[in-house]
Amino acid sequence: MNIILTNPRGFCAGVKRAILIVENALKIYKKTIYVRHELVHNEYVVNTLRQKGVVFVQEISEIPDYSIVVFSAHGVSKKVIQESIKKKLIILNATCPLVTKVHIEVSNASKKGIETIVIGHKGHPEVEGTMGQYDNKNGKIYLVESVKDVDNLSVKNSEKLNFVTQTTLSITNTKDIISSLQNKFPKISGPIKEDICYATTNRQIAVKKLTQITDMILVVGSKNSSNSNRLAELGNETGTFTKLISSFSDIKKIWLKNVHYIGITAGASAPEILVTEVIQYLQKLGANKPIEMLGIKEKTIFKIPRKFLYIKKM
Ligand code: 2E7
Ligand code: F3S
Repeated sequence: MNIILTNPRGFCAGVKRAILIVENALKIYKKTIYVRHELVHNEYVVNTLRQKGVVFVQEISEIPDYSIVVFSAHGVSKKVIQESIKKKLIILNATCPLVTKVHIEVSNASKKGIETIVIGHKGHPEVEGTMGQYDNKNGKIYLVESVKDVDNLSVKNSEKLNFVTQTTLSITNTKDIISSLQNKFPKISGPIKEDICYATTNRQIAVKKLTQITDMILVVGSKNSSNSNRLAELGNETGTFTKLISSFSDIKKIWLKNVHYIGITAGASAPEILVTEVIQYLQKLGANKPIEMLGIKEKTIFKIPRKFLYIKKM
């Protein structure tokens, strides 16, 4: 069996920044660091931070007044910010800058009373945060998940209408949804393409290439990771048997029967150590040394704000 490693794979710039913010906070503050929601959707990352003393909560109400809170990379609604201020929390905002960009679009539309449509997955924290930027009582924000939702949607004023998207959607599905929005509401405005981020796009392009040369694909990522699920979906839709695994221990030997070329990729929140463990496991079963597939080089880096920087004293 031959192993092909996809590029790019694993951590994106937003995830690296979020983890660095929490790690620096642990060094700077001698108090408990609370993180609202999983910092990123990866069990290994969350458990590692938990072992270092980080406390994860779902709601701001669970945090004692005057504590330190980190908002997850997926972002939060305006209501969550207000709640945090009311509790006099010190806020460290690990929201990915590419999500903040979408928040600003929605907030501006809200101020102008332009109705907004969000393309995204119901219940996902990014979608809740994005929808929670719209606070104009006279306007409205809608969520669509599919072309069918667009067919069933009616808005108050289609002359003043805007759309934004979740950052981790399937490129092809989103194109279809945008086309049907533009057909139904010709005056709708929105980002030039969509708000799907560079990391999501690059990982999907790489998986598509991988499907052409492999019999099976393993996507390393947690079950609640949207971008990782989209990679597994894409593999299967393109006709290559693909499985999403949290770690090597999820692999079933039966999957590997008659597999000569196995592809491995990892979602934007999955650390490389988990990929290494998968390789080691496959090699124990007799696989050859892995081959790195060439792909798009990612140069995006998101700096962390100066006040979050931990400078080690010499
Ligand atoms: C933040 C955003 O944590 P993830 O698995 O999140 P998704 O949104 O894919 O479930 O991946 C990193 C990440 C991606 N998008 C973090 Cl808004
Ligand atoms: Fe940001 Fe995209 Fe990563 S939105 S957190 S760069 S997957």
